[in-house]
Formats: sequence, C-alpha cells, structure tokens
Amino acid sequence: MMRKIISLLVLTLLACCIICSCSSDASSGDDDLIVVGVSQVGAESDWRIANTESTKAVFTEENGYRLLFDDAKQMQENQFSAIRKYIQQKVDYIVVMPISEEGWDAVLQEAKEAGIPVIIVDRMVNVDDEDLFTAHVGADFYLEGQKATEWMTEEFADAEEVNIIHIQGTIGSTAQLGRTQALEDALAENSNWNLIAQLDGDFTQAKTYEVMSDYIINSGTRPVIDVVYCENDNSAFGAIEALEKYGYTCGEGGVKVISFDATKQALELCMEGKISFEVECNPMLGPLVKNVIDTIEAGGVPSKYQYVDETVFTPDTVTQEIIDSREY
Ligand code: GZL
Ligand code: ZN
Repeated sequence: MMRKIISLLVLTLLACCIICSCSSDASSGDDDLIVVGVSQVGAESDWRIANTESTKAVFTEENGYRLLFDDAKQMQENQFSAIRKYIQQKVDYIVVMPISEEGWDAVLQEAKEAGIPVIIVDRMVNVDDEDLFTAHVGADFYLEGQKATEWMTEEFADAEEVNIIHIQGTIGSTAQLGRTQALEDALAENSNWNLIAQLDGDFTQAKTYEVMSDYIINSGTRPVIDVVYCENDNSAFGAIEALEKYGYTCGEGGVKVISFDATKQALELCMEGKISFEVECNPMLGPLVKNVIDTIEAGGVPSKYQYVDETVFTPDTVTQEIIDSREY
C-alpha cells in the first residue's frame, strides 16, 4: 500500500515538473508578443541607468514585446547565467550589453545553436566568429577619445609640460579600451605630456574619489596636475570631489577635467567651468535595437554595425537650454 502512495506521489511530482518547465517556455506564452531577453551590465553610472530606461521604453507590450530584463550587477558571470536562462526559456531575441570584451564565445555559441539571434549593444564582444551575433549597436569609443585628445593638443599647444592623470573605466570594456588607446596614442605623439598616474575608477564616482584621494595623499610633494582625463562622468564627479577636497580648483586657471557621456549633471558642471571638455556618449540606444528586431521580424537583414552620432561640449558652448532639452 505504502509503495503505491509513494509511486503516486513521485508521478504527480514528475507531472508538475513537466508542466512548469514547458510553461516557463517564454515563446509559448498565450500571446503573440515578441519575447526579448536583455542582459544589462548593471547600474554603475547615470549613463547606464539612461541606457536601461531607453531599452525598457521601447520593449513594451503596447509595442508588441514582452521584455525579460536582468541586471548583472557588473559581473560577467551573471550575464552568462541570464543568457542561458533566456535560451532555456526559448526567447525570440537576446540583447546583451557586455561588461567587457572577452569570454563570450561559448555562451553566444549556445544561443546560436538554439537559433536565437543575439544583438550586442553599447560595448563590444571580442569573439573568433562574428556570426555569433546578428548586429552591434554602439559607439566608436576610440573616436570619442580622439575628440578629447585633439582638444588637449589645442588647449596645451604652448605648454612646456602637461601633467596628466588618467582615470580609466571598467578595465576590459570597449569604452575603456577605446578611450584609453586614444589617450595613449596622443601621449606617444606629445613628448611634453607626462602621464603622472593611471588609476582605475571603474566608471563609478565612489571608486574614483577613493583612488584620486589616495593618489594625492600618498604623493609626498603636492602633485602638479594639469589634466584629469576621466573615462566617464561619474568618475569625473569623484575626481572633482577629491581635487577640491585637497585644495585644487577645476577649470580656467586650474585643473582641466575631461569627461565622457555628457549627462545632465556633467553638462551643469561644464557650464560652471569645472569640466573643461565633455564628450557625448549616447545611451539612448533602445530605438536602434528595436529597429534591428523590427527589421528581422519584417524579413529584412539589419546592418551588422550601427554607430550613434555624438558631439562634444565646452563651457563656451553648453547652455541651460541645451541641458534642459537633453533626454538623459
Ligand atoms: C559607454 C558605456 C560606458 C559609459 C559609462 O558606452 O559603456 O559605461 O561611458 C558606463 O558611464 O558605465
Ligand atoms: Zn559613446
């Protein structure tokens, strides 16, 4: 008798597992929504938050989508598990904002074998086979860096020596690699430019404040700083906080802070003169990603690489009107 009850229990349990596993199949939902699984880096910066908002704003039920969203909290492992979860759920598309360039071949191969198109957004992946993704929507980070170094070349054309502190973003991310390469190439071109420190600010205000403060405190004699090249705005906020805490002024007659992203808060600081040069990096990529998916849904082939146009700002060009009109 007991044996019968146990086997009945096991059978019921088995039946439940089968039912719930297929109901977790996203594409078998009872609607004809296009299911998009998004793996986002995290929420490390204002830029990232705007990028997330731009993505959520387009993949709505009214637009015909069901959005599955995962915040990886800046850990690549979490991105891998999110993508594998989406594959299991048989989503229609996978969108990845990769935290760094390396390590993606295996998980993207699994998505390819599952027949799920992958769209890479913002930063890039460095994979052997570029067929592992359908399209990349992002920016030219080296060009962004070049815009900054061209400004530096003009700004310091008559300077004897230029002492530069370089605050890098998340090491290994395309944004860091491109913006760093541009600065390092310009350093090689200008023998009177001195890289007095290269610090990892990880794209956050807190980390940059910490490494910048440590550098100033442990420098012994007070360092002469002409430029702080910050690879994003949140790093610039942390650098300015530390510089002012230790008696430096930022702007005309003081330290020239360069930054990337052009968030509203940064443009306010630029208008105040505390940020001397601001390179826009556009986070509003949601519509471009939706356009890629809509093209595929309509039977078309999206262009493989799509860059967004981006501009620059200085204290002379930024106005309150520009700031008020910005989306992020
Ligand atoms: C750039 C993006 C960078 C931003 C940072 O496209 O990857 O990551 O510049 C963000 O603010 O953290
Ligand atoms: Zn950009």
